[in-house]
Amino acid sequence: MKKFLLIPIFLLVILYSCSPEEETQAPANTVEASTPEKVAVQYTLTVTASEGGSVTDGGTYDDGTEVTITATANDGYEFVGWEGNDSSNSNLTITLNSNQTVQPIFQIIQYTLSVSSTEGGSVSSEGATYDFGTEVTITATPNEGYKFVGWEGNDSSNSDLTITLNSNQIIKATFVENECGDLGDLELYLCEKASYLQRINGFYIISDSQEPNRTPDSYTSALEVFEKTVKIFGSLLDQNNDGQIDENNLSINDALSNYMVMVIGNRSFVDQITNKIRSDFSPFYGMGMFTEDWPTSTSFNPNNVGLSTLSTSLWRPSNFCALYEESFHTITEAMNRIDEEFSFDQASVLGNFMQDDIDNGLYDISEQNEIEGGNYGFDTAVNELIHQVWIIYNAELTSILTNNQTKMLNFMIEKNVPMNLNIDYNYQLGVRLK
Ligand SMILES: [Ca+2]
Repeated sequence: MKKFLLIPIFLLVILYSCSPEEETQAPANTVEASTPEKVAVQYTLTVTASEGGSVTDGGTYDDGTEVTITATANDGYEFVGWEGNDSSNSNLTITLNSNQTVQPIFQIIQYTLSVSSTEGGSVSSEGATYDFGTEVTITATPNEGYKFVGWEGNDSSNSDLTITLNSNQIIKATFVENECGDLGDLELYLCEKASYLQRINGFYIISDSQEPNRTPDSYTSALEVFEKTVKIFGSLLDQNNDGQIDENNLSINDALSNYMVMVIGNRSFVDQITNKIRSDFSPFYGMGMFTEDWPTSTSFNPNNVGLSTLSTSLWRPSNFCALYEESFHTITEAMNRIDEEFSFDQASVLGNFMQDDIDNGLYDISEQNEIEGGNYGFDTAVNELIHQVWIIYNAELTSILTNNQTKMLNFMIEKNVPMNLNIDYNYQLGVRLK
C-alpha cells in the first residue's frame, strides 16, 4: 500500500515510499526534495449538523481514506437518513474520493394519544398524533347524575389531565353514577326525601317538587326554582365567574358544608326536613325557602330597585325573588358560625350600627314587629338589613345608605362576604345527586 505524506499543497510534494506494513507517518526530516512522481490528493468531508441530534466531525483526508461518522438523535428524535448519502445507517463509512457533504436527517418522533370515556360523561378530545414532548390537556366532564372517578391508563384523579407525550398513550375517563350517601347519613336522609338534590362540596340544596306560587312571572316548576337556587349559590361562591369556587370563598363553602342545608319547598316539606336536621344532625341547620308563599319572580333585577332611602325593614325590591334573599341569608348564617364577630345580636358590630340608626329615627323595625305580632327578633332584623344593603350595593345605589348602613356594607366587604350578584350566572357548581 502506498501512503502519502500530509504536507501543504503549495510545497513541493514528494513521494514517500514505505513498506506495506508501515502505518506511521514519516518523520519530518525524511522529507526531502526529490523528483515528484505523484501528487497526494486530499478531499474534504463536510459534515453539517442539524436540528434534533448531533454528529461527529468531518475533515480533510487523503484520497481513499475511509472515514466513519456517527449521527446520534436527541431524546424525542430519530435518525432517518443522510442528506448527501443514500445510507440509512447512523454509522456512515465513506471512502473519500471526492469532496463530499453529508448531513444527518433527524425527525421528531410522534406519539398517539387515544382518549375515550365510559358511559356517564364525555372528554374534551379523543386525542390525536402529537410531536414528542407536546403537552395536551384533556378534561373529563360527567353527565348529570354521574361523577368522574379517575382515568384508566393514568394515575391522576384530576378531571383536568395534562399529559406530556413521550410515548403512545391510551387513556379512558371513568365515570360512575352518583350514589346518595357517599358523604354519610345526612346525605342519605336528604336523598330519600329530595325530589332534587345538589351537593356543592358538602353543602346541600334540597327541593321537593312543589310548584312555586303562581304570580305572573314566577318560575313555573320546582325544578326551575331548584336550578336557579343552585346558580345563585354559584354566583356568590364564584365571584370571578369561571365555573369554580373562588379560592377566597372556599372557607365560606366549608362553613356551608359544616353547618347549613338549604331546603326549598312547601311548608310541610321544609318543616319536616329542617326539624329532622335540628334533632338528628346538629350542628346542621336547615334554611327554609317556602315556594308556595314567597315570591320567585324571574324578572328580579337589582339594577331596578327604585329606592331613595333605606328606612324600614319592610322594604324589598320590586319583582322580588326570595331565592336571592334566602341564599344570601344562608351564606351569612354560615359566616356567623365561623366568625364570632360576624354576629346579628344586640351589641354586635352589625347590631350596633342598626341600633344607632333606629335610635336616631333613620331606620324602623317596629312596623314589621307589629305585623308579626311582636315576634320580629332583633337578630332577624339585622339579617334583613344586611340583605337590603347587599341588594342596594348590587343596584349601585350605595349613595342612599346612611352612615351606619355604609359601615355595615364595609364590614361585610372586610369580612369577605361574597358581595357581587350575577343574575345571569350560568354554571351549576357541585354535583347533582338527584
Ligand atoms: Ca371562581
